Amino acid sequence: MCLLSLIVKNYILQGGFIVKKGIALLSTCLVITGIISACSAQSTSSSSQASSPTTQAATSNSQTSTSDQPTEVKIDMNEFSYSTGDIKVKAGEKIHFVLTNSGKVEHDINNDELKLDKDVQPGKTETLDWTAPSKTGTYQIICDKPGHKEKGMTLNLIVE
Ligand SMILES: [Cu+2]
Repeated sequence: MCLLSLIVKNYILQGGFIVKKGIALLSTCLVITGIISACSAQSTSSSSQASSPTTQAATSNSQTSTSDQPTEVKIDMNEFSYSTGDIKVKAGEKIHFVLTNSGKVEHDINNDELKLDKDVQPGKTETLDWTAPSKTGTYQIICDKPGHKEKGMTLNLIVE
């Protein structure tokens, strides 16, 4: 009886040891898995953090343009180009153009359909308040001084 209980006790101890060892092994695995997943989560979050400023900037931009304040659009002109690439505005958006002619001859921005026509003398800056049409699309703005459009004075105004 005494021997049996010793065997049982021993068996339990050994069993317990094995179980403990098993738990230790399991927890080690879990820790390793945890570290690996933490590492991959970190790299994922760092890459998403890198792209978030762009998203934030885009959000704040759209917030500015939907307010009552007109959106300022600066265009510099010279022989024979506009400083800006494509200009994107929202349908019905109020725009405050600031047009600077840093060239040596007269230039303008012109689009009949959009009722845009503003001449700017060389070395001068003119402003023009204008409301974007409700019809979305891509409109071409040109300088309608003879030969200027052909020499590259065009830009796309995209109404979204
Ligand atoms: Cu011109």
